[in-house]
Amino acid sequence: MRLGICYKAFDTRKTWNEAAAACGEDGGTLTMPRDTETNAFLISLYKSVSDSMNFLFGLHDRREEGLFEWVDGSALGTYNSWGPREPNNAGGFEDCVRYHNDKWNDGRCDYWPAGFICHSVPAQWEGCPRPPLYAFMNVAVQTNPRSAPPGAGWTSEALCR
Ligand SMILES: [Ca+2]
Ligand SMILES: [Ca+2]
Repeated sequence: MRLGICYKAFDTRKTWNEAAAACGEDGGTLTMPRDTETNAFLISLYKSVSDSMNFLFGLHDRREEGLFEWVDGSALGTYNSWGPREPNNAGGFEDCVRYHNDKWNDGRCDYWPAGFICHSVPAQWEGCPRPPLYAFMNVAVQTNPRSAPPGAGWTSEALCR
């Protein structure tokens, strides 16, 4: 858990749509690294799972080419961690973003399956005072918060000690 959000990196290779569905089944969404700290945390998280795979996350420009948005519908904003010459929309088909060599790279949504990272907002705030959750998160509150607690194996990083 980091900033009240639970994260999990999966080393099962999936397309972006399959990965998004898998996160949903687990009560979460593809994760949204909106700042340097979260981005660094996610990199260390997936490296603990695999050092060689790419990992998909919840950023895409499928609605409008070149206009990247998060899976919750919000705009990319000012923070990013694109690799050199990315996003390049190679071949005109790259709309789904992944970690590649620890940097962001737009890749094809339907090909090039990869690992993926989900996050889930726990229904209960455990061990901390309970302000509105969004105050602790750099991620917009899901419009339809899932009530299912994250299952076993979710990585935690304590915010309140
Ligand atoms: Ca694109
Ligand atoms: Ca690319």
